[in-house]
Amino acid sequence: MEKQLESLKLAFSEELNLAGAPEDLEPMRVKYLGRKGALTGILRQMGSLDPEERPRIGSLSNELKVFMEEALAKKLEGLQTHSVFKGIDVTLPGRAPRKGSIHIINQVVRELEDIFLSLGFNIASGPEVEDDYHNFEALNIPEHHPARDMQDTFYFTSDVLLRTHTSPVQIRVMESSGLPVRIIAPGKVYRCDSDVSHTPMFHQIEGLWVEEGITFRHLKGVLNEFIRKLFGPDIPLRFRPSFFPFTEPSAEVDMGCIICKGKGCRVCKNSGWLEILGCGMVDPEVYKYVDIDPETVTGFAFGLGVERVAMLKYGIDDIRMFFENDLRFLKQFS
Ligand code: 2U9
Repeated sequence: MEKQLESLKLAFSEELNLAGAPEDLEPMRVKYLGRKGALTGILRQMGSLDPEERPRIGSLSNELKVFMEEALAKKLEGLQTHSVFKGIDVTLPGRAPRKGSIHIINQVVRELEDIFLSLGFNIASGPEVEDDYHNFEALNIPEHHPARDMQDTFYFTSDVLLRTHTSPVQIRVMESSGLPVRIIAPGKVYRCDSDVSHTPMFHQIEGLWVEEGITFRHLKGVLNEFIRKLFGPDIPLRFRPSFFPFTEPSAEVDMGCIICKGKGCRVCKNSGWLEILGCGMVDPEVYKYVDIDPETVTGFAFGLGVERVAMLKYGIDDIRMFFENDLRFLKQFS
């Protein structure tokens, strides 16, 4: 009888190993432990045993019963964990990652770059962490000029700062490459300022054309072409005298309001004009810093804020929208 119990244990263990699903276990329990099961069958034969043998066989049978019950429970637990994957078709295609898109400001940067490339300009770039010399001194911005004030500039040390405009790129290009220079410098710039029309980081595109014989007429021609390619062929421009330390003479450029076509509205504050960029002839003082002879060449420069262009183009009235990363806003431009 002891042998019978041993071979029953072996058969049970082998069968349990083969069980692959929780549903396989109940028939096994019935087969081995049920009222008409194998173990019960053996126990029924106990009566025919020697009375001295009974306690030992009884105890062995009981051990086997407990063993089987525990083995079945343990197996059920294991199979239930695996069955988490049941009902999942692993051959189905995965979820496609959502498609990203180019940020609206970079879309506008690219559009502006394409226009200037078509007008014969090259694209230049330079560091966003600059030194005082390239950001201020070489641009004829004197030591006590308000633009150097701590309130406007993010300083790392007294000499190292975040560039406040992309003009140092033009200084670096004039230092290192020969004439003529016909470049635009797009990129991020930093000023300590924040309200509906200012963010501490924004994007500029500045242009510089230095060559023998360049005059204010070339400046007007290039900027006229630029605005027409960007906003349409019939947009009028006007040049107002202005001042920048690095250009002389200097001007601010207005274009006819694209919202009201010059009639006057909320956006142009009823003037019919929108300020779009600043420009001027490069101040001869600047050439001294980059070893260019102001007697032999002249040049013009201009600068514009990319966010301002994007705001006018898309009718956005708060610059901070560009950087809040609200997908409901950004997706309108994807
Ligand atoms: C060199 C010489 C001259 C760049 C210029 C402006 C006029 C200008 C503003 C537009 C809006 C800055 O983003 S903004 O606030 N810029 O009005 N920028 S002339 O003149 C240069 C640059 C480099 C070597």
